[in-house]
Amino acid sequence: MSESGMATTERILITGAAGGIGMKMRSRLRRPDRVLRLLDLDAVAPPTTGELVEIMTGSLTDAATMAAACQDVDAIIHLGGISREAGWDQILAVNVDGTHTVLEAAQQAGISRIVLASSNHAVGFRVFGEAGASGVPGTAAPLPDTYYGFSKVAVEALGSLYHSRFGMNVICVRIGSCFDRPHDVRGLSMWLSPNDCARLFEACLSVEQPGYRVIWGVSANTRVAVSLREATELGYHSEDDSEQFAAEILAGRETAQAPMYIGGPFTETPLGKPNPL
Ligand code: NAI
Ligand code: 15L
Repeated sequence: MSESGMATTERILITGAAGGIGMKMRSRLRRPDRVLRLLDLDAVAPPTTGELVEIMTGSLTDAATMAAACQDVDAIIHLGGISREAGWDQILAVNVDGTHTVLEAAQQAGISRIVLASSNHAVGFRVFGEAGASGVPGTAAPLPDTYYGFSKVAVEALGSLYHSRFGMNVICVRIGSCFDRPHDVRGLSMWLSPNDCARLFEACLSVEQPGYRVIWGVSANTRVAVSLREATELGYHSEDDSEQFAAEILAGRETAQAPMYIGGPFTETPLGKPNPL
């Protein structure tokens, strides 16, 4: 059932669909009653047999492209953009202006629900353990660690604006580290498994009238340092735990201590210079 209440196939627009998370979500968000419209600057793989996908190549910074991409769409998962540190102008153009273009097109098209990919780097200078056993809340005030982290704070604020002005349901997900497996000690705390990511997005798409929310996107890791409470309230139930990788990651290390800050290496990378992922 679409949000318009009509018993039609729903259509979800995913921006940044050719990226790491977008590619992982394509099969996981597949449903017989759902069309995935996949937008990216880069080439998106063509549909496989029976797959309900529509592919669009273009920039989310372009208003005409976004107007076309938003036609007949029920909800958006906005993943597209620069996903690490970069020059100020580039970050502003793609992540900030680009998200404004996405929200504006969504509003014009009457789309009432959008999931925005925020990041742990919006609060990268928060200290591991600062909130004790309950974990850093999803609503913790911003402490960005990079221009990139700043752009995610701006993304969250734009989402808030479009909610307050137009009543759009906007869920900002402060994604931890979404890869097939965690890479390091910090990742043992911040990992979001791809399957949990899909579970979280499904919860964001189906929860009734969420309004405006900022939530964490992490798995139920044994070493989790952020709160799953806000995501759980939306209906998310994690089934994964990074602990299965702990022995391998910790082998040969002198300390199992995570870095001081949630943002890890992003807190030390020179501003404006592309950093390793
Ligand atoms: P990625 O860098 O692999 O993918 C981003 C995609 O956006 C790329 O395919 C790129 O071509 C596309 N893109 C960039 N500029 C565009 C434009 N102007 N128009 C259309 N498409 C454009 O990033 P990833 O890992 O898939 O992350 C997805 C989102 O989640 C990003 O917004 C990122 O900041 C956020 N995020 C990811 C985390 C992770 O662990 N992977 C953690 C926290 C946040
Ligand atoms: C992010 O925001 C990046 O997009 C991703 O590439 C990872 O660096 C992730 O954070 C992380 O903190 O591990």
